[in-house]
Amino acid sequence: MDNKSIAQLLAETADLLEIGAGDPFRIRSYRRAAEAVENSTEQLSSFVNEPSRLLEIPGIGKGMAANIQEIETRGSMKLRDELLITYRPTMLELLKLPGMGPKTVALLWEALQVSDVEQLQAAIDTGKLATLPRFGQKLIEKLQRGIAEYHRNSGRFLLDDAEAAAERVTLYLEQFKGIERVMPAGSLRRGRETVGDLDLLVTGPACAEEAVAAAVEYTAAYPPIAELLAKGQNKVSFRLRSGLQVDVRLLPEASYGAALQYFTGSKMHNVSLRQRALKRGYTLSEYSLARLDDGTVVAAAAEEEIYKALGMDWIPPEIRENQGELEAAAEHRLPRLIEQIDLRGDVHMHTQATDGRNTILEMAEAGIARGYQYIAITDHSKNLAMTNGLDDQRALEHMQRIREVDAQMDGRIRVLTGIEVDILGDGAIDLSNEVLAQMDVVIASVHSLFQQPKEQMTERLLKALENPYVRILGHLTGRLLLRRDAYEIDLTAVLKQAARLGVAVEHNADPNRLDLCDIDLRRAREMGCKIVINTDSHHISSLDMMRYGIRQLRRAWLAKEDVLNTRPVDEFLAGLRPRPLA
Ligand code: DGT
Ligand code: CA
Ligand code: CA
Ligand code: ZN
Repeated sequence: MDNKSIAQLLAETADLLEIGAGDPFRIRSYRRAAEAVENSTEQLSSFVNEPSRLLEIPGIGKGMAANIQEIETRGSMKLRDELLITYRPTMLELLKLPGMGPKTVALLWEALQVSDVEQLQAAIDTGKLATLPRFGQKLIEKLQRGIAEYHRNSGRFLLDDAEAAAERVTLYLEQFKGIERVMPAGSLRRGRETVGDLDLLVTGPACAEEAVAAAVEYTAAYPPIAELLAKGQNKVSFRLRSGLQVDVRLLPEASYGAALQYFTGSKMHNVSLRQRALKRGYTLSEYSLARLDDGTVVAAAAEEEIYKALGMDWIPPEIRENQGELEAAAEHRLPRLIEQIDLRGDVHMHTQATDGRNTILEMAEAGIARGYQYIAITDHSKNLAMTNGLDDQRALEHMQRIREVDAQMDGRIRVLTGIEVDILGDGAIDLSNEVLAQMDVVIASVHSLFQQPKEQMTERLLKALENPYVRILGHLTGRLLLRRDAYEIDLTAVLKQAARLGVAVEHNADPNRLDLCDIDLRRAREMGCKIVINTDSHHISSLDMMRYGIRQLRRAWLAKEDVLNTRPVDEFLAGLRPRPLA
């Protein structure tokens, strides 16, 4: 690693400490070290085997030298990892925006609970940011330019952000008299984990050919438009201030189905479908399915009619990826894909005992409000010191409180005990077996040392699976969408072992994770793995993230039967890895 990268990690750590109003001396020591490293004329990585030479650099003491060595060997340091769990990696993204410093980020978090770029955008859009002291128009404009730049660099958007943007445009369009329906197509309708741009289809009397001009004008006047890209006869394309592009198409009812089919894609699905149409003597376009010989329209108003005319069942948008769905639809053997209503419980969530924001009781009530029969409280373990993770003793006490709340619920919902226990660097589990043995739901997850080489990481997870009390593997690859790649791992080996031992793998419905991804989930099912879907909520409102995860399960062709927490509580518990006999 070059000096500049080392310096950057040290400076980031200082920033994170400052966001958390840490000890000013400590903050300064990291800043000074960052400067010293950056200004050093020697390449620090060449000192790996001579740590004493690090001490010769002014501003670097023993502790800092150890930090630098840790950064050298594994690309990060413990304090930084821990801070990133408390303060979200997204806050570092915020810091990169021009005009943003740690104090500003801290203020945004305290005043408006803004912790990422999208939330900042929302705070600008709703005018909330302007109500804060120090946020004058100039600064807000500067931030706005920074946000657009940030998105231009990544090019794609998280599913929840894309969905929220689509909902806002929809609300606006539906206010126009004669617009009756606004339907997202494209990757958003297919539920892809990230979205490149929005494709919105609009119908209603106002979209009839002779009337459409006024509706087009109205669309182009959507106030949050940052840049109008195109305004055609029945199409408007624009870019929002966030950088997200939106393509709106206004269509007469008669061709709505054909347009929806076409613009939902995927492109490869459409290519295959068109070939099928040609073989049967039809031509398929965004306007209709028509006969090749005389042009008679066979189907156009509804998607179902198009698929039906081609001898197929209607195909759920999530699986339109040309991965065998056309064949299955033609042979009438598409699976009945899982739906959110099939879920009976959510078994990964945090409370105030560690880094969650609500109490056990509040989580339980929120679970009832979502129609669940059970939830599991799974707080962090002690290795995650910055989250105030539980040690054996506190875990036992916490379990006692969970049982009390469970009793208090009087059967309205079952509150299971649990833990999200850390998988340590060597694959050991962070709490004692004695304690784990008493818990219903033991989820084991990696939260540190992401830079381990592939073999070591694989060994680490295989070793963790050997612990007979581990019943679920949490967010298995550690990725954060658009921010942090999955760590290197032999996933096949881990899935094989999980299947053999009966350990369930989690799909984490947090739109930042959605891990395991659709493709790996499908593979996990085929390999015989049990599958659980969880929100990993840190707040009652996050329980609603479930819908993003459900989309991924559907994309993985999973049915209700494939997912453990669709079962009633006793069957769910019986479906988990059996505990060793005492
Ligand atoms: P994205 O925006 O990158 O997340 O992905 P999509 O799937 O939304 O792609 P997009 O916005 O380029 O196009 C929307 C849909 O329009 C796409 O899923 C299928 C359809 N489409 C676009 N271009 C073509 C094409 O050249 N041929 C065919 N058959 N369909 C297309
Ligand atoms: Ca799109
Ligand atoms: Ca598009
Ligand atoms: Zn976790």
